[in-house]
Parts: sequence; structure tokens; C-alpha cells
Amino acid sequence: MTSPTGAPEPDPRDLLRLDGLLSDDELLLRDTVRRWVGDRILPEVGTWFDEGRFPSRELAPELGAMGLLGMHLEGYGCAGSSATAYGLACLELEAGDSGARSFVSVQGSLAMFPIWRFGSEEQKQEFLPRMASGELIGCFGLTEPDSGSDPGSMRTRAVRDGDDWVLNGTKMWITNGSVADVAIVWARTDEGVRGFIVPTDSPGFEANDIHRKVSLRASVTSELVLTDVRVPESLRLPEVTSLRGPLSCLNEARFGILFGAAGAARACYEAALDYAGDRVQFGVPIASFQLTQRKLVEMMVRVQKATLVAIHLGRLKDTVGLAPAQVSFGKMDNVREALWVAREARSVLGANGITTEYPVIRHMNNLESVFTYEGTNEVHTLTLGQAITGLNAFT
Ligand code: TGC
Ligand code: FAD
Repeated sequence: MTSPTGAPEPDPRDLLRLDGLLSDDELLLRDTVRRWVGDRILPEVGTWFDEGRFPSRELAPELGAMGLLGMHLEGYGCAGSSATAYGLACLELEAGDSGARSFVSVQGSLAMFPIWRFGSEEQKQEFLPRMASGELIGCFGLTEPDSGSDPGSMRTRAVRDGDDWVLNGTKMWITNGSVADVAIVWARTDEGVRGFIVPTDSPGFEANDIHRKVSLRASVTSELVLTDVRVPESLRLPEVTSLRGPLSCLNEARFGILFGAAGAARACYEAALDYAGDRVQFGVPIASFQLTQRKLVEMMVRVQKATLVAIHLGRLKDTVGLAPAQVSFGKMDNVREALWVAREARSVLGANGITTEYPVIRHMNNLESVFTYEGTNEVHTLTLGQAITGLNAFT
């Protein structure tokens, strides 16, 4: 079909033809992950969400076989994909559920990346291939009960004792905490913040799941309690010398999230578009009402803009690299727009919008966590504020 200008009639699901910005290989990867999400996540995720579980052990080897775990890292069994390809995978996973994307973000960007970037050769050889295949699951312990946005105030402490370090402290809100084989734990030492690879079967290590969540229910979130946990010096990440270490990992995960949020938003927009076309009130589809059309148009524009921002940031990361403030732009704006789209889509679905029979309220509730984790909306606003004014509002 052609439009009056002779240009092809636009696709309501990709009005700006953003697919044209992707290479054949990227489209192939995108379609492969989309198909897998359609086969393995979408049929069951409503039930996992209702039951408050995520089948990590079952899905990790499948994600590993597709090369999605640590996929943007080179060597050690990792796929060595571009940042954009990694982002596109996150987008498709989060169109299924933020929990699936969270699992992959935490494994690749928060557990594998610090070993890859700051680990010794022996540590890389020992852990990365088994994490890339999904045999070993990792988690990332930075946040504490009294240290969220301000991780510099952490209390977890590591004290040197001969060839070992002895760790004491509590980490809070840790994704994959109770299912992980290894935890990357950040702790204060006399010399500053250091990172440790802690096997979760170490004596004194305890993980307690956090219950009663109404967001990210298809994802495991735990408290980690470390009581005199002994970790050999060989499991300290040798290249971390300050808070810069953990914050560098966050850049990687936030990059995946800014793509993922566009996926969650797309899923909500498409659900609302389909529903509005089918649902009849006053003898006509609700999509024919001007007020509904306005909602659908606002959603569509925000989904396309978020996708455009994500692809642009992906291209920058693959060429000149991204400064933290540029990652903050994407994380702050794409997540808040996704949340806006989810809430608007929820209203289009009327009463059906409040059940997990439809994906929208699940995404909407999930996005409340995504708005908060990996740097709250306010943290990213102030990071951008500092970048444009040169003034630090955190102190
Ligand atoms: P500040 O004094 O500014 O910096 C300390 C050192 O870190 C460096 N730095 C960074 N390096 C790399 N990337 C970044 N984004 C960095 N931001 C700062 C900085 O240059 C300095 O280096 P050096 O060598 O001079 O020591 O630190 P601050 O204490 O004032 O804090 C700044 C702030 C607030 C931006 C930072 O603390 C922050 O980002 N807070 C938010 C915490 C957060 O995002 N936590 C996330 C926990 S993990 C998680 O949520 C996982 S969710 C699961 C999933 O992903 O699915
Ligand atoms: P706080 O930092 O107490 O913030 C509360 C409010 O105050 C927010 O609105 C915040 O923006 C605002 N605020 C704080 N400081 C400022 C300021 N300077 N200026 C203006 N406003 C400010 N952490 C991990 O380490 N690993 C994980 O795997 C992990 N997974 C998570 C999974 C889920 C489902 C959730 C919900 C959280 C997870 N987190 C994880 C923790 C997450 O990173 C923190 O929740 C987040 O950093 C915010 O910390 P907080 O919740 O303590 O909020």
C-alpha cells in the first residue's frame, strides 16, 4: 500500500520505520529473541507473576545457548556482540517481562561484567564461561538497607585476615540473590571500596527472599546477610579501587534498561491498540472515539521516541562510547515514558486492564521498580543537572 505521497503507508506498530535503522544481522537477532519470548515467556509469565516466581534454572541454559548472557563481552565463552545488539535483546526480553530482562541484565552486566572488567585472568577463566552458558547464576550486591541512592554510605565491611578477607554486612533488594551461585559483593575496606566474588555456599552467607512485592513478581529479589564470610584474596577483584568499580557496572546495566523500557512500552501500546480495535461500546470500536485515539497516538509517539533514543545511544556506545550522563538521559526518559504509556494503556483496557490476563498492569507494576532501581529517576535527573550546569546537587 502506498500513501498519497507515493511513500509506503506506515505500519501502526513502527510508524517511523525504525526497523530500517537496523542491519540484517540485528533484525535477525531481534526476531530470534522475539520468537523465544513468544514461545517461552509470554505463555507463562502471567502465572509466574501471580505465583511470584521466575524459573531461573530452567531458562538460564536457554538464554546461554542463545548467547544472551554477557553477550556484549568479548572472549571467555561470551558472544562479543555489539552494544546495540545487546540492547535489542533487552528490548525484546522486556517486551515479555521486566523480570526476564532483569535476569539477563544482572547476569551479564552486573555479575559477569565486573569479573570481565576488573577480574584476574584466573577469575575470568574460572567463572565467565560457566556464567555465559547459564550453568552458574550471579547476583550483584551493592544496595543496603540504609544505602540505596547513596552507595558511598555502605556499611558492609571486609577486613583482611592472612590470605583471606572476612565480610560482614547486609545487602538489600538483590535480584537473583537466593538463586545465585556467586554474588558480587561490594564492601568497604581500610583502603576504600573493593569487590569480591563470593560463592553463595560459603559458611555465613544467607539469602532471604523478599515477599509481598506487587512489582517484578516474576523475578527473585532477596536480602543477603553476610556473617563472618571468609573469602580468599584470590576472589577479590584486583582492579577495583573505589566506588567507580560498581558504578561502572551500573552504566552497562542501565544501558540495557533504556532499551528494555522501550520494549515494555511497546508491549503496552500494542495491547491497547489491539484491544481498542476489538472492544465495542456505544455500537462502535472504542478506537473510534477521539479521546481513545489521542491516548493511542500519545503512546505510539512515546514508544517510537524511546526506541529512537535507544538505537541512537546504542550507535554512540558502539562508536565513541557513552558518558554516564548520556546513559542517564536514556534511563531517565525512556523509563518514565514507558511508565506513562503503561498507565495510559491500562485505562484503555478498562476493567480488563486490572487483571494479569492482559500484560499491561504487569508491565505497569514492573516499571515502578524499573523507575527506582539502577538509579532512581531523581538520581538520573541530578546526574544530568550536573552535566549541564557543572554543579553537583548530591552534596
Ligand atoms: P561520586 O563521588 O560522584 O563518584 C565516586 C566515583 O565513581 C565515579 N563515578 C562513576 N564511574 C563510572 N560510572 C558512573 N556512572 C559513575 N558515577 C560516578 C566517580 O568519577 C568517582 O570516581 P573516583 O575515581 O574519583 O573515585 O559518587 P557519589 O557518592 O557522589 O554518588 C553519585 C551517584 C549518586 C550518581 C551514584 O552513587 C549513583 O549512581 N547512585 C545510584 C545507585 C544505584 O543506581 N544503585 C543501583 C544498584 S544495582 C540495581 O539496582 C540492580 S537492579 C536489577 C536490574 O538491573 O535488573
Ligand atoms: P532511596 O535512595 O532511599 O530513595 C528514596 C527516594 O528519595 C527516591 O525517590 C529517591 O530518588 C529520593 N532521593 C534519594 N536521594 C536523593 C537526592 N540526592 N536528591 C533527590 N532525591 C533523592 N540493588 C542492588 O544492589 N542489586 C540488585 O540486584 C538490585 N535489584 C533490585 C530489584 C528490585 C525489584 C528493586 C526494587 C530494587 C533493586 N535494587 C538492587 C535496589 C535499587 O538499586 C535501589 O532501590 C535504588 O538504588 C534506590 O534506593 P532506595 O530504594 O534505598 O531509595
